[in-house]
Order: sequence, then C-alpha cells, then structure tokens
Amino acid sequence: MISKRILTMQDLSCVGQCSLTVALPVLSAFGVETCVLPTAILSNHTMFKKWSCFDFTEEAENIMRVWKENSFKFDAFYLGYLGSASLTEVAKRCFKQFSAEGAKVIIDPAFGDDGKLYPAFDEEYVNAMRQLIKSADIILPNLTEACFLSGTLYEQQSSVEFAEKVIKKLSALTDAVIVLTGVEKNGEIGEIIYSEGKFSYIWDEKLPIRFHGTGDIFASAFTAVYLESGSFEKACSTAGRFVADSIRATDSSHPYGVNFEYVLKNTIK
Ligand code: PXL
Repeated sequence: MISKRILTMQDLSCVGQCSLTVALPVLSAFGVETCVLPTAILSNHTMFKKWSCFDFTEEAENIMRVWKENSFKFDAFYLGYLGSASLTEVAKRCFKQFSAEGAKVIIDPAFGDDGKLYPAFDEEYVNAMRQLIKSADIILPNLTEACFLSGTLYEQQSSVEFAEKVIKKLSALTDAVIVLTGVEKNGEIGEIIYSEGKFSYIWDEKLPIRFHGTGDIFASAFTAVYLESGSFEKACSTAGRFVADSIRATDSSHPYGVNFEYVLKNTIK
C-alpha cells in the first residue's frame, strides 16, 4: 500500500505541544509519510513568557537546492506557523518546485487567536499570509485569523451569521476551500466549510476548558483524513473528535498543550 508523501512546513518548538512536535506524530499515526521543512527553531512556543527563535529562511534555501538535485516531489503541502514573512516566499517557491501531479496545498494561517496576533507577528506577516493563501487549495483559519485576513473587525461574541459574512469576504481573496475552525453556537463548537459557494457545518459538544496547540492537532488530523478520504466533513468530524478526546485526557494544571499522546497510544493499542 502506498501512502501519500506530505511536506509540512512549520516551526520546531523545543518545548510545548504545537507545530512539528504535534504534526509529525499525528500525521504518522494516521498513516501519512511526513517530510518536514522547519521554518524556525524556538526554545518553546510563544505563549510562555520568554522564548528564543532561530529563523530558518536561509537554511531552507540550502535544503531546497539539494531537494531539487534529488528530484523530490510531494503529494501535498501542509503549512502552519511559519514565523516570518520571508518564509511565505520560500513556501511559494517550494510549491512550484516540488509539487507532484495534483498536489494539494493546505494552509493553517496560525498567526493569532482571541482577536489578537501571536506575539511574534505584525501586519506585515498578515499581508504576506494574505498573498500566500492565494496559492492554497484549502485554508483552515480560526475566526481571529479570518478577520485579520479579510480586514474585518473581530467580534468576541460572534454569531454564525457573522462568521459566514467573514468567510464571504475572505473568499474574495482566494479560491481555496475555507474551513473556519473553532466556531461556537449554542454550547457547541465546530467548523463552517465554504466550498463552491455553499456552506456546510460540523458541530460537536463544546468542552469547558481551552488549551494551547489544539489548532495544530486539528489541522494535522484534518490534513491526514482529508488526503485519504477527500471528504471535508469526515476530516472535520474526525479531527474535532480527536481534539475533544485529547482535551478530555488532559489534566487542567498542564499549562501548555493537550495530552494527544494518550489518545494516540490508546488508538494504536
Ligand atoms: O500553536 C500555534 C503556535 C505554533 N508555534 C509557535 C507558537 C504558536 C502559538 O502561539 O507560539 C511557536
């Protein structure tokens, strides 16, 4: 059986369950051959008080030069936290040079939450991401990211109608299928999918605690299931269940991520 070969581009945070330390185990457990292009190496993710960051733009160029000599191709690209605007240019070249026939580009903008940008980002990064999503087949923003990308003022107490309005504005910037994540409605949480001019919805029970890094778990599982099944609905419901199970397995005193390892271990058992 041949599995898809995917390239994921995101940071390696040495401590903290996010980005590559989530994407690698999750994609592998879902049966996807996963290659990586690290975008930055951080001491830990930026929700801690202090962090260091080594930007990988220069080394990414070296890596891509050798990949070209080796004629590598990938069936899909999955992008998360890149860290700097220069890496969006690297990403565009990467799609051009290393796409196998019909390769899909899946982008999680991963630059903000709760109406705010993550500490390392600014308007320049949002602008660069606005350009990059033009190359995507699927994007996975949360409401904060969708608002920044579409130039809409974020509303804390938002409705499904507001989310749909933001999606429509965002769809003027990209032909990608839009999967808006973390939408809330009457005690439920879910995704709004906008594909070929139509909305569809996946809802699940909303759990009372929120944790960091769940967006990366969702995007990794979504990517794996979508590549295998071609179904946005199946990818959203499986990924949503995986996130919920991981949250349920997490001790609330654990400060920086969810216990997705427990869920993987029991699934494999
Ligand atoms: O989970 C998103 C993420 C990924 N990588 C780094 C982060 C964050 C969110 O804060 O800081 C380095």
